[in-house]
Amino acid sequence: MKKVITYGTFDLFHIGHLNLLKRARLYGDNLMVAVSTDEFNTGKHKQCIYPYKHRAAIVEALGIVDRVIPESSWEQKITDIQRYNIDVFVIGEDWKGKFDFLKEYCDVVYLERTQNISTTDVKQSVQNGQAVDGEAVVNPDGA
Ligand code: C2G
Repeated sequence: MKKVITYGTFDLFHIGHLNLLKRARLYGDNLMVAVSTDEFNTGKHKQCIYPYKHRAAIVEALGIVDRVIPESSWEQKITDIQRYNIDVFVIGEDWKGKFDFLKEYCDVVYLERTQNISTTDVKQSVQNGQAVDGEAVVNPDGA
């Protein structure tokens, strides 16, 4: 079984998150997602709208996700990869290069981000009472 892991906040879950997870899943046959805890997000200077237990439950309910674990520190990735026998680490290209040190333990893949959507965009749209930009690509490259 080829195991994939990815990490993220996944607040106000949107098509960019879904595309990332669908494409990450294609790199193996088991996908683990480490969802950032509220405390960890404070350290990332991210104020989430949904609390951790909601964000984790939404991600876990996706058919393509096999397991969710909490992400509570920057340092846990190596331990996670070893503990769960991870073969592939996947994350969006906004992190390109930041996790190359994991290449010693598993494959590292940076995926193209979905354009025209972000949690910040969603917040802005809600505040303005406007729809988000529908141009965000659904199912890029056959995900
Ligand atoms: N993402 C994407 N396209 C978007 C928005 C997000 O592909 N339009 C990807 C990000 O690149 C990331 C994942 O979706 O791989 C989750 O994004 P965030 O919830 O913003 O997570 P982030 O704050 O980047 O946390 O230790 C790593 C961090 O926990 C990553």
